[in-house]
Amino acid sequence: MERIYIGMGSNLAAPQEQLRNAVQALTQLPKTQLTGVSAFYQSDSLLPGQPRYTNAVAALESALTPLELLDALQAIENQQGRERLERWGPRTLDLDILLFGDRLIDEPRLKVPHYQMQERAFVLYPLAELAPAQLELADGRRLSDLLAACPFVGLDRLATGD
Ligand code: PH2
Ligand code: MG
Ligand code: MG
Repeated sequence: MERIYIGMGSNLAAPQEQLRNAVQALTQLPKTQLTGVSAFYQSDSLLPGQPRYTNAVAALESALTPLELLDALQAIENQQGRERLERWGPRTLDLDILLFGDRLIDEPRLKVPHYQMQERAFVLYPLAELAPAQLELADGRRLSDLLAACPFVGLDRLATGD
């Protein structure tokens, strides 16, 4: 079993409900246990002119391979009405593999650690609720250093369970 962190985001069709449904779907994955879910956070989209996002991070223990997990996450995205019209378009549900054990993955379909997580407060702060600050990424960077370089700006943390 490996420890995996999933970044979740939605900015269409009742985002908080989308994330709650995604959490429920994660509990149904084969060979996998959901071990934690962060609070939900709202923030403006990185691309202007889109609705605000709700984001959270989930922690899993899984015996799936990275590509098996990617397929399963894309199936959940599709089930929840994800349409792939444009890169970075608004979406009902986005499930990104942030970290997969201590693996460095560089394949056409999957790069881990997620290539932009260090710039994204809406990824790092929910991740820090679940992962130890001394966590070292497979590329040697520490979560605590990424947090120190990424201010908590523009994020609204929602009350847990809302
Ligand atoms: N995801 C994007 C683009 N912009 N902005 C926020 N606040 N949250 C996201 O998850 C997000 C985004 C493409 O993946
Ligand atoms: Mg994605
Ligand atoms: Mg994404």
